[in-house]
Amino acid sequence: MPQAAEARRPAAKVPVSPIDPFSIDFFRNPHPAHEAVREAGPVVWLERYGTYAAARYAEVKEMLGDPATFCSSRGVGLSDFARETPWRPPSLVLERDPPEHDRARAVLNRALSATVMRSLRARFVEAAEALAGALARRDRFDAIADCAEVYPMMVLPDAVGLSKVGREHLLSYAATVFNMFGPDNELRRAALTQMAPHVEWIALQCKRETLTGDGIGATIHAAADTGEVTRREAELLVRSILSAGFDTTVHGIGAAMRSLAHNPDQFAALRADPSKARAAFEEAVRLESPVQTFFRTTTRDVELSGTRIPEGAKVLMLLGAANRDPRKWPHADRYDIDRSTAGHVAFGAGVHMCVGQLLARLEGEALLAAFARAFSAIEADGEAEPLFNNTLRGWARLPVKATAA
Ligand code: OVV
Repeated sequence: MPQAAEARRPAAKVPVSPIDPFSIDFFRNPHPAHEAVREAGPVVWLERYGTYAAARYAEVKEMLGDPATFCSSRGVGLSDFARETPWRPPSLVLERDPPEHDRARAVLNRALSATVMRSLRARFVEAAEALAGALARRDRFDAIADCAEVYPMMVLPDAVGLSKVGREHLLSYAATVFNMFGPDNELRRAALTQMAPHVEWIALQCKRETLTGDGIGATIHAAADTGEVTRREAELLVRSILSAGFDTTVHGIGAAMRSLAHNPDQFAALRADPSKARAAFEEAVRLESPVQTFFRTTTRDVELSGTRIPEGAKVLMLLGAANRDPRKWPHADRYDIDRSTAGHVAFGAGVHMCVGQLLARLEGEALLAAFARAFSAIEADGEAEPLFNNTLRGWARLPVKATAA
């Protein structure tokens, strides 16, 4: 735990909010609390954790655009690396600031470039069609267990070059990583208790000897041959892909399935023009924001929209709230595949903006285009069960009834 809340007070007149954005009640339905924080002011004080928070689009965007003031190197979870030892060696990208960040980022940019995506595309489309075809032979399925969790596992482990054995660790490890960004609550304590076998398997997968010679992992390790990064750094960059590349797309796809199942007119619009698949995925990512939050830490005293924030303060960015801020988005809560989603912050913004975004979009586009062709209708079939994770938003179960085209 960080210091008790009473030990850290807001510097000036800041609206105080009692909400706990890491509580089960909040995860069940974050929208009323998001609205309350957005309407309380541009910056609020979360008394429960003794941190600041920004829920409006403008302030979140400003923070993402100023990494020198709102730094990542003290951790992007609640834990301040200047005061507490991180649970694993920090990420060379996520948990670093420019200029050190940029050298590692350049390696990942290349490993996940548009050129690499073009080489993957045919295989991703084929897998999407195979999955959509198999699901079309059933009239009911779970859009999470039978679809959102299946598709990324059909395409990405092979693309990275992972061993065939133990792939079940991937989603458990990712859920662990995203729970660990949160406060010392039950979710984080459970993550700590069960992480050891996942951490061990992941560490082995990051080794050059374990990875195949032709995948994204091998491309990253090739950067160690030229001396651009060290062998150990290459391993940590592979670890970034295994941390951030799987569960995120599971819940991106889950968000799309949920959005389409609840908005039959939008699925009809997608069916009428399957070239809207990419837009339909992007809009679901905006609306549900699978990655809900990251913190930054201030490197100096700073004023954010009139609020004085002292040096060394944790500031929570409520990305999901910013993506539904009515100041920015007309009919913000509506799923509309024809809207302009430009500027949404579900992938972040600025120097840290999601390095895997092209991969995520390729997966989402391929799968939704296949669904648009395979089904004439998708509808919710009973209650969805929300996911409980300190950072990820999604569903643990999403029963749907689907009609084959
Ligand atoms: C965006 C993200 C989430 C989790 C882990 C990492 C990145 C990483 O770089 O390890």
